Amino acid sequence: MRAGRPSEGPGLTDRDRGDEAGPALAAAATRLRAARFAVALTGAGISVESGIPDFRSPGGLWSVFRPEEYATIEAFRRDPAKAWRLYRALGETLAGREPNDAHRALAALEEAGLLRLVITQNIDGLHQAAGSRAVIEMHGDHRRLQCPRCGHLEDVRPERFAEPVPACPACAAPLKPNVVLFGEPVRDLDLIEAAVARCDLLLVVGTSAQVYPAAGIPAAVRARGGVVIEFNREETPLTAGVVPAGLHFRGPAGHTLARFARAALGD
Ligand code: BV8
Ligand code: ZN
Repeated sequence: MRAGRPSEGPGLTDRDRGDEAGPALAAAATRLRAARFAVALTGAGISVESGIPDFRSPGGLWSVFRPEEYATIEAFRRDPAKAWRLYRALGETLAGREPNDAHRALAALEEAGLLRLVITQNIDGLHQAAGSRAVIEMHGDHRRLQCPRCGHLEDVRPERFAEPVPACPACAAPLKPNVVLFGEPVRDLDLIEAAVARCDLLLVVGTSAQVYPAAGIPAAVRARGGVVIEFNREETPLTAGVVPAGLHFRGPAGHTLARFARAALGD
């Protein structure tokens, strides 16, 4: 599926759009074109413009469901019915969401051979919906249910969310969404480490860099001499610590990343 070229973002002020970053954005795009193995690391912020609230901004999901209370494997084991209240709320926020210009920008860069891989912390499937093919969902996905006891996996059918706690058809244990809870190992860490070992340029988009091991990826790329370019609405621990000066592009990723991609694609 041909990734749609990112269009101009909605009517925003220059400040909002990060337009004053023009020359720096063009310079960053040149770096991307020169990179041998560029990778993107994305977090919940890239999906905010698709209507999915992020976790830590005020009013986010975790202002309602405290993660240590709901999003840990211990909480699930202790009280699956309570954990399923979060999962159903999560399912509702994800239903019917579409990719935005930021997802499309990454898909267009992959198609042009300028981006090798997207490593996402998101479980919303919007990178794949935008046309990205090389995607690692390191915190799992919300389109399947998983049995933590026997490993049974099944695609989510809406009626399953109606049950208080869906039971595994193979061993009757309580099923959980196929997402990685706190205290569970992240997915495909070996593939991630292999990609980081080859990565000479990392785009970091819409993450507060607070959850590990994801938050450690930018520093690992930097430690090997790679370049880290950050797209975020605000500064994060990465901005001062890992992102070289002039490579933090502030603003909504649906605009900043789309402009960056257009510059890199020569649009
Ligand atoms: C593990 C799944 C080991 C479901 C999630 C003490 C110190 C260090 C680490 C730990 C510690 N204690 C415990 C740990 C480990 C723990 C951890 O890191 N805890 C943190 C909280 C301290 N990590 C784990 O448990 C991991 N597993 O370590 O396992 C192990 C090994 C072997 C055997 C057994 C165990 C598992 C972590 C995965 C947890 N699951 N979610 C779900 O998605 O609900 S994490 C959850 O946080 C989401 O996946 C989310 O993506 C992720 C990170 O959040 P962000 O994506 O960054 O989102 P956030 O809202 O925070 O930020 C959004 C950003 O976007 C902001 O900066 C905002 O400014 C920006 N933004 C907003 N709008 C826009 C924007 N930017 C641009 N444009 C916009 N429009
Ligand atoms: Zn089972």
